[in-house]
Amino acid sequence: MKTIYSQDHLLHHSPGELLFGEFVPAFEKPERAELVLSRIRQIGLGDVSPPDQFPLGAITRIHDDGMVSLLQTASVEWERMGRSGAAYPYTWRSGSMRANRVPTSLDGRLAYYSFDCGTPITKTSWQAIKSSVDVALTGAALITSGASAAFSLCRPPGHHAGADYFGGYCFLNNAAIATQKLLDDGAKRIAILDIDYHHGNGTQQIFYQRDDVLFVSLHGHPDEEYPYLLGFEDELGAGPGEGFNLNLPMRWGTSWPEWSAALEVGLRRIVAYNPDAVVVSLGVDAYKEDPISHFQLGSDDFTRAGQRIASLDKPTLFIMEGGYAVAEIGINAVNVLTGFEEGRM
Ligand code: Q9C
Ligand code: ZN
Repeated sequence: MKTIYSQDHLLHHSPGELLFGEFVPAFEKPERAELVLSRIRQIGLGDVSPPDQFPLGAITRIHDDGMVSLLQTASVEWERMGRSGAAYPYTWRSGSMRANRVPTSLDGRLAYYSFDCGTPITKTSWQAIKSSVDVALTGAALITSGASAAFSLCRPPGHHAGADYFGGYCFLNNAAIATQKLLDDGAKRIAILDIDYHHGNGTQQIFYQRDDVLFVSLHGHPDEEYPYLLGFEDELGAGPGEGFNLNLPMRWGTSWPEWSAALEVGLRRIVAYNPDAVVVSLGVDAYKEDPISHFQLGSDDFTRAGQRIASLDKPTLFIMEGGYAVAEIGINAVNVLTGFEEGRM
């Protein structure tokens, strides 16, 4: 399987995040993608190619123009105000505040377009964010031209980013943008299977009212786990999208028997949908040693998951999302891909 990778991801390096009252080093760090890349080379998964560059229009198919320009200019505006370091939001909008008017100040726009304190914008973040989207879009183009599978080694990740908000280490929703590109290039139905430990709230929100995208997510139950406000099983989609959203939340401590049973439920739903292609939001933070997560998957379980995903027998675009146990991130992510290739034989 071919991998798409850009070293521009190195240009996004978060100075840190506020976690349970302490400012700590960022879990989402550049080594993550470097270690996945070196594992790909070590086992000889296949060619590694740079992305093509795509116009901003592919991004604004999914995201609000004002948010996209904030991501591009926030760090410059931040510095112009005499501040150092990265641009962090200071407040957030909540349900009872007015949302019919986008603030003009930098802090106001950061409040309006973001939802957490773990996703700062540095001076060079935009170049990394844009390259991550290009990596996803280049993978989508491979699938459109007939590849049976491709791996977009995206960083920063994307599945927490909604149409008009960023957060959860995610700025732009790589999987959603790639999905829209597959549809724009002729696909009729796309299924997104999100196996990252966290609920893909952004992807869910983007496609919630649509029936041309089925969203299936396996994740930590929002009663216990980030992002807390979305990912419950009664979120089924709305309007024309009703019935095209499937959440499979699980409790802390979940291990392979229960997790794989949920995967089978998700796979059956995807088979019934009969998509033209599958996009996998590939996070490996369900791993037992993950520092911020509470599932118990082992490295071999990721191989098994890849084998089971292969049984769908559809063109499949894997998009890198989370996973913070850096020592094993290469093994775990690539195990899904090699398991998939074994399952295809
Ligand atoms: N519960 C991705 O995996 N902080 N994002 C969680 C501890 C945010 C994870 C704090 C986690 C975001 C792409
Ligand atoms: Zn995650």
